[in-house]
Amino acid sequence: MESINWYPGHMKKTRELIQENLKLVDLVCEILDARIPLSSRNPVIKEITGAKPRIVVLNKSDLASPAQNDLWERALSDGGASVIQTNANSGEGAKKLLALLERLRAEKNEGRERKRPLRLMIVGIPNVGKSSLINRLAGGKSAKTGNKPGVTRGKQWINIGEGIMLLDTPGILWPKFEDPSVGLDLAFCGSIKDETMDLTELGLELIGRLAEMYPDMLAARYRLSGILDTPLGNMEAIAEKRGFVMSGGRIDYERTARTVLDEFRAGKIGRITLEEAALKN
Ligand SMILES: Nc1nc2c(ncn2[C@@H]2O[C@H](COP(=O)(O)OP(=O)(O)OP(=O)(O)O)[C@@H](O)[C@H]2O)c(=O)[nH]1
Ligand SMILES: [Mg+2]
Repeated sequence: MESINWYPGHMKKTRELIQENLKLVDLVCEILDARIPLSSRNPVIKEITGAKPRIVVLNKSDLASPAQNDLWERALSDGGASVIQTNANSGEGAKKLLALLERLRAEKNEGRERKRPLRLMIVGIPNVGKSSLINRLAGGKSAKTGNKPGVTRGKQWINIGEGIMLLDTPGILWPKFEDPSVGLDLAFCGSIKDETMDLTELGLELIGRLAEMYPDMLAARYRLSGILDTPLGNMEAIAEKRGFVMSGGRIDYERTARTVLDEFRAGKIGRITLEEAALKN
């Protein structure tokens, strides 16, 4: 598959928005996708947020391998950063994150007569769960969320009480993926608009990756008697098991691809981490 290169114009605006608001915040909270902790780290965010103190959140931890979550938490906190695993849907990890924010707010106000709120900018790639996590922390539906990238359009301050203010920002990608596998990871996990890609090819790539990394889960989900050597062979076997065969016996590749992508994204194939901490760190 050709390397995915998708950089809509509004990303530039988001970059400027982050830069302009940086001086207003005490720290930056970067939300990563626990299934792809490296690919979801935006080098542009790192570059523009520079020396601001940061918290790293591994969100969607419910969709990733629990053992890998723990390894990644350790690997990412190596440089001294606070790393917290969360599930913004169930609220798991939110208490721990809140406790950390409250501690930081108390530190900021030590010896101050007039208390100031702690201000935090929430940043990350599209669809990683920034707005969902903010809603969890705020205990209500303050920020708009959705099951596709590009839902948040502008900045929004949300007061979560206890003297803590969060700034929601639109998801941001960077102009060029040096390593094509990064683009694929982002696409598998739903951070790149599906409309900009060939879904059949993307599904084939995902089947190839799962066959290599999680063959047992793939076989179990689609009741395959074994894993074949080629992604296409496995895709055809999945299509046959699901009955995605059209008149004349033609296989509906697109429907099969979409099904595997949807089921992976929903966690139905299993808890899958596509980048192994032990291998890359
Ligand atoms: N399984 C799971 N789904 C999540 C989690 N957090 C968010 N989601 C889902 O992921 C989708 C995207 O969530 P949003 O909060 O809109 O993501 P965002 O980062 O604000 O996205 P943009 O504003 O488009 O950049 C929604 O369908 C959420 O329900 C999580 O921890 N686990
Ligand atoms: Mg959002």
